Amino acid sequence: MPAFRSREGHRALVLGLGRTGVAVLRHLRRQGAFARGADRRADLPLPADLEEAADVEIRVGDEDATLLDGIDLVVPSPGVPATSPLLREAVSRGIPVVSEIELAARSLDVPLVAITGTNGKSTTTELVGAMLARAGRRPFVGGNLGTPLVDAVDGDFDVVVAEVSSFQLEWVESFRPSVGVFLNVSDDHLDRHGTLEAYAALKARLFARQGPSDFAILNRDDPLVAVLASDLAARVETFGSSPGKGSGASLVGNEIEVRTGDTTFRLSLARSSLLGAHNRENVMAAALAAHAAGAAPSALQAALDDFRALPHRMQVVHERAGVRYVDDSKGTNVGAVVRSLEGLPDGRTVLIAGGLSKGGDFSVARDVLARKARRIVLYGRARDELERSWRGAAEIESHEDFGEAVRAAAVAARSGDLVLLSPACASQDQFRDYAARGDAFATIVRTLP
Ligand code: UMA
Repeated sequence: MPAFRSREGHRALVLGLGRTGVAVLRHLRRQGAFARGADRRADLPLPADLEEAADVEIRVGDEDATLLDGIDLVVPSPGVPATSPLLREAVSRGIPVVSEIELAARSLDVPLVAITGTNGKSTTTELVGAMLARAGRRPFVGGNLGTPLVDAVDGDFDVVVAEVSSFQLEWVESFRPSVGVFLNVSDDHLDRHGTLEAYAALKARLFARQGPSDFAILNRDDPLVAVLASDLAARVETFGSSPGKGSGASLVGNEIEVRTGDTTFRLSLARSSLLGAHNRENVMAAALAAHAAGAAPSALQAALDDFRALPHRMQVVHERAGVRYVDDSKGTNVGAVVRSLEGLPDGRTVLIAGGLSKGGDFSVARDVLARKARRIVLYGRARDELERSWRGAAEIESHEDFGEAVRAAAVAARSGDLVLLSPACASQDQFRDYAARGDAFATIVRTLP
């Protein structure tokens, strides 16, 4: 949009100076816009280019309303909730608030494939990127999975594939992916969004601005996702294990059948290293999305055959005395843990769970835990809440410290078992993020006596 390319520029306040805020400040500088960056953390380390920039004003350790003085646009980081007093004040002063993905999308002039859902977003996003690359395209692959979307602006890409979170969809207006994918929805981030319905409604914003030339790719087996189909302006394609009607993808034995427009083709799962029911859904969604964005079936198959599981998602990090140690630290909500356990043999898992609760009903995992878990080892701040929810499903022990929990799990495991870190909780009570927790797990199990 021309307004955001103006050399006169906006007077923007960028709230939160983590990965998103830093990228937005750099983007605004490239656009010639004045930017004020603020973060409530006083001791925040900042990159030198921003620290020294004459056209950027940094205020840290400050959440005062004067931050809004002279400002005509606010760009909050995903971690800043809509209830933040500063955002409320901006709204009441009539200052526009836009998320980073909205800001980025206004300046992108290549097709956008956007993927949302509670679980499987990152794998699906990476797989779509790999399929498009195999088809000879130059994709940017990023968003919530790591590299902020603004980094795609003015880059040498001919298609953008973005993982999009509910946080990022809080402040969008014109965000319009040409291909939108909604994988599934289950309890997550309820501490921020309140109810599952409110959370699902935010994710559905992905499709709000789409038109008949766009694609909406929906999981027909997930009721909260499937229900959207009748209301969308875009062309709807569905995927699922259940037989589907109309355009979409279905599972036929060890193959995926894709029917879209006049085309029907099959992809074989025989050489794929992506295991488990949830990954078959991710593959179906990715195939539909990459095909909608122009990739031929041969490119989809080649990328699928080569694709490897991402770090911290059911990744085997060590094997010792017949016990496999599996890092699923990205399983930060109870739905993810249920999905991960479902693919495993009965009674052979020692589960490590805990960390920081994000709200939600942990008891939905009781049945699968009763079948799959030999023992549950809890750690961190949420351990008492988890214990109350899971008591009686399997034997439980509890430790404050993560390292102690991992060592206790190793002691409990027998040959043929899996020790699975799939925490159902965020990591930030003891770690920087889920990746640091997964790395700590791998280090501890590799150095067990
Ligand atoms: N801050 C404030 N005021 C507030 C809240 C936070 O100043 O009211 C400051 C903090 O002090 C901190 C900064 O904001 O310095 C952090 O901002 P952030 O939490 O938005 O984190 P970023 O580093 O910008 O990372 C964000 C996403 N983080 C969140 O959504 C919480 C990253 O997703 C994403 O990879 C990155 O942008 C690039 O797009 C992480 C995540 O956990 C992986 N996402 C959730 C998920 O996947 O479940 C949604």
